[in-house]
Amino acid sequence: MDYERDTIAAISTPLGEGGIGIIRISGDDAFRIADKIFVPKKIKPGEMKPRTVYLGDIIDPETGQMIDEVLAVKYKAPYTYTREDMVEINSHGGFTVQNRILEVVLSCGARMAEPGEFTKRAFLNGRIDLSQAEAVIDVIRAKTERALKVAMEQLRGGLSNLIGELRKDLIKVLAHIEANIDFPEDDIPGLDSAAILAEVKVLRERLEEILKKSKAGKIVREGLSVVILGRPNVGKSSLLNSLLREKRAIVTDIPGTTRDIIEEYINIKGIPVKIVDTAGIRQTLDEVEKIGVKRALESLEKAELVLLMFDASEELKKEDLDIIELVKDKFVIVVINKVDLPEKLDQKTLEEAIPGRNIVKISALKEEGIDELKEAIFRAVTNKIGSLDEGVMVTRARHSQAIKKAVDALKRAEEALVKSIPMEVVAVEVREALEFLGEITGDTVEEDVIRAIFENFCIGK
Ligand SMILES: Nc1nc2c(ncn2[C@@H]2O[C@H](COP(=O)(O)OP(=O)(O)OP(=O)(O)O)[C@@H](O)[C@H]2O)c(=O)[nH]1
Ligand SMILES: [Mg+2]
Repeated sequence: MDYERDTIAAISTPLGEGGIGIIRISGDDAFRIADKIFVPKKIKPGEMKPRTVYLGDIIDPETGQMIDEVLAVKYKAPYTYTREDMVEINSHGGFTVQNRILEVVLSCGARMAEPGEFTKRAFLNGRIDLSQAEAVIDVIRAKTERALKVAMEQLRGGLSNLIGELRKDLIKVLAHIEANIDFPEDDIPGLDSAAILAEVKVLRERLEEILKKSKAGKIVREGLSVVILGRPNVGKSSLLNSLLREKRAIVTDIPGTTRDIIEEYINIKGIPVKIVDTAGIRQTLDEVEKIGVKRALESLEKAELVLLMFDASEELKKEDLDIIELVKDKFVIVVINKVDLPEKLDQKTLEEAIPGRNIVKISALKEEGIDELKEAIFRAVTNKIGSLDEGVMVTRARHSQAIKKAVDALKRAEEALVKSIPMEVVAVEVREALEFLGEITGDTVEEDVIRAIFENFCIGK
């Protein structure tokens, strides 16, 4: 894919007050623009050596007015982030000063960079592939250390290498198939359809293995959504607060306190877990509370795990049973709260009402059983999705969908082989599988997919 090789610029650090701010320029005109607006203290602008830091002034070339005292560096292509000539200006980190510098850079002929455009150029110029480009934003947005580790592995080409190996093996299979098409009569040993079928099967199973781990990958990257559900006053907001170790949600002894959805992230052994506190579910005439209950039910739809909460100090009520009905098909941990109070809840009755679920007893008020609950959440997740520590992981839906499509194509190839459908058909399917895998690294990807990926980046990256 080609792109306009114009020169782009952006403020790469977050806007606001900070020690320094960095303005980046990339493209054929980057050095010329730097020479126009940057006056080094000890040398002439044109004498700046690449990869050397110079102290000097940024001036407005129109008026000669000085804007800021900065450090500037030139980076010569192709040894740069974008593989183009680049300039970095380290200015004071203030909203006005950085914007003024950007303004003069733009007035000298640069164009404002779009989100992710520097990284996009790194991709288009072949410095990184598409999965590595995606990893850049995953590194920036990593919510936990574990997520960072996985993103870093991807950035360093872990996923690219894995996909590259698989594609190489697929190409070998394709060569076998094509040899069979070209010389069907020849008696070349090992080129019968049974051998090809075995080869395709092995590759398909390797892809399925990777796909299995992608659930874990998604959770490491995006986090797990956990909703706390229960009737009013059982202590949902108290649990949120003790998980966060801060008084985030309002807690009172009035049933129906929480009306809105409250969402916060906590880190459970490296998994970013989004905890959603909801309004207590009950029939109500209060208009505001009604909306709260509706929102609670919507959160239930989206959640991957439900903490279904009951009050140990009260008997099981009709309201509790109604909520149990709602979560029958959900992934649930039963939480019995208020165990510091005299027990009135009959656990047997509860277990009969919602059988086969893990039960954790806590006191949100006294902060007892909270670590056990976290452990139960972690175990529930790893039981479901497998270990989180296994090498390269597929973390994005885009990647797992591509692998899934490749698996389906290989399945069709296997079917054709079994039914002795002509080898040409088998070849078409295997070639398709190759292309689907190529989407991951960007070898065979559509332009609008690329656009959509970089649109999600921040400006200046
Ligand atoms: N003794 C005791 N009281 C608790 C415990 N957890 C919560 N409470 C009390 O129960 C009352 C209700 O707590 P909340 O956390 O507001 O309950 P909620 O489920 O969020 O209630 P709604 O928002 O109305 O649905 C408050 O008075 C809390 O202090 C606990 O573990 N032990
Ligand atoms: Mg509440």
